[in-house]
Amino acid sequence: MSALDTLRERLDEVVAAAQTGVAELGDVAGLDQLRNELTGKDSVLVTARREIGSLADGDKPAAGKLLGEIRATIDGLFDARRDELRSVELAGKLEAERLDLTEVEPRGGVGHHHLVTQTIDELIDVFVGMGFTVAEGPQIETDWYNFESLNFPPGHTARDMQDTLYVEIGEAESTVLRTHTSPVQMRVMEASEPPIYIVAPGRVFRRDTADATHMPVFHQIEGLVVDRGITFGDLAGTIEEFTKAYFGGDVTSRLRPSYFPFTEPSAEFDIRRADGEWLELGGCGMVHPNVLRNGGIDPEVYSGFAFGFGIDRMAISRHGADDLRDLFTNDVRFLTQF
Ligand code: FA5
Repeated sequence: MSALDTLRERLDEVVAAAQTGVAELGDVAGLDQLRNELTGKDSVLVTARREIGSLADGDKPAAGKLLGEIRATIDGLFDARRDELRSVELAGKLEAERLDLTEVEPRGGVGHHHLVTQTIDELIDVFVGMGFTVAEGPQIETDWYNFESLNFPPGHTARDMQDTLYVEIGEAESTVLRTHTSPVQMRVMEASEPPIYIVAPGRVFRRDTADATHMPVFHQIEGLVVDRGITFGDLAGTIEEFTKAYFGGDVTSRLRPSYFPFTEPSAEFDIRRADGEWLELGGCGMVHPNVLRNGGIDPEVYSGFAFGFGIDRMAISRHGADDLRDLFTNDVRFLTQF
């Protein structure tokens, strides 16, 4: 028997061992171990490759080819079986780890609206009860609606009161994420004739750092009344009515003089919290004649008042909580209380 035949016989035995192993072994680890024995460092396959050098020159090409074929056969056997075993193992694992959600008892019932959404609904109910209708405006606004039409001229210092987030659309600083709901006033005045009695709740954005009383994204509710003969007394009366309806009779509120470019005179609206501290809830005032004019309304014939309250602050103060951030970290233990 030639040296080449002996080699072929030894290699056939390796193939046979591989075939038996592949048929019998049922796990990936065992299979990998056998593969290492048959094709690894000290295996017949590797020693055979070294021995080729000592064969007769005429046999070397045939031996090299044979080794290559055997290696391919063995690799094919192991690869196919490994894939098979892996999918079986994976299917078993998936089955074992399967979670039947219908078996899990729901904790705390079926869930409910977020406190901010509940507050918006309650505020709308209160104002609709007082004769207002609901209006809406876009969250991405032009500089005109957010500032200029509201009597903030370009570069006016009052713009610093509202650190603005700009959107890169059109000319630089021409498009903003609205910093308050007041632009809805202008949109409503443009689109309708007095008498106007609207509220506009919605999301607003400022470059504020989150703390107990500030969030960079928060909610306001705007109010606008324009009619003949509207006075500051109507504004004060409306706010008082609202405070009683929303917070109940025993909450103390106050109006203190303030400044907004779009109202004259202007005031800030505060309520007294359970801890005795005053909390600023919003601004208000008589609509500035320039603003009425920008909205196409004759200030000689009509007058009006407007207000803008922070909804998130109202939500937490009504429930005796004191940190706005709790509303948005979405810890269900906090949120399910309301
Ligand atoms: C305004 O935004 C005016 N547009 C309000 C207004 C409307 C005045 C109509 C006159 C007429 P101010 O910046 O003060 O005003 O914000 C109003 C309220 O929003 C604040 O009183 C506060 O309750 C709430 N607020 C302001 N910044 C934040 C913030 N970062 N996080 C949560 N609430 C805020």
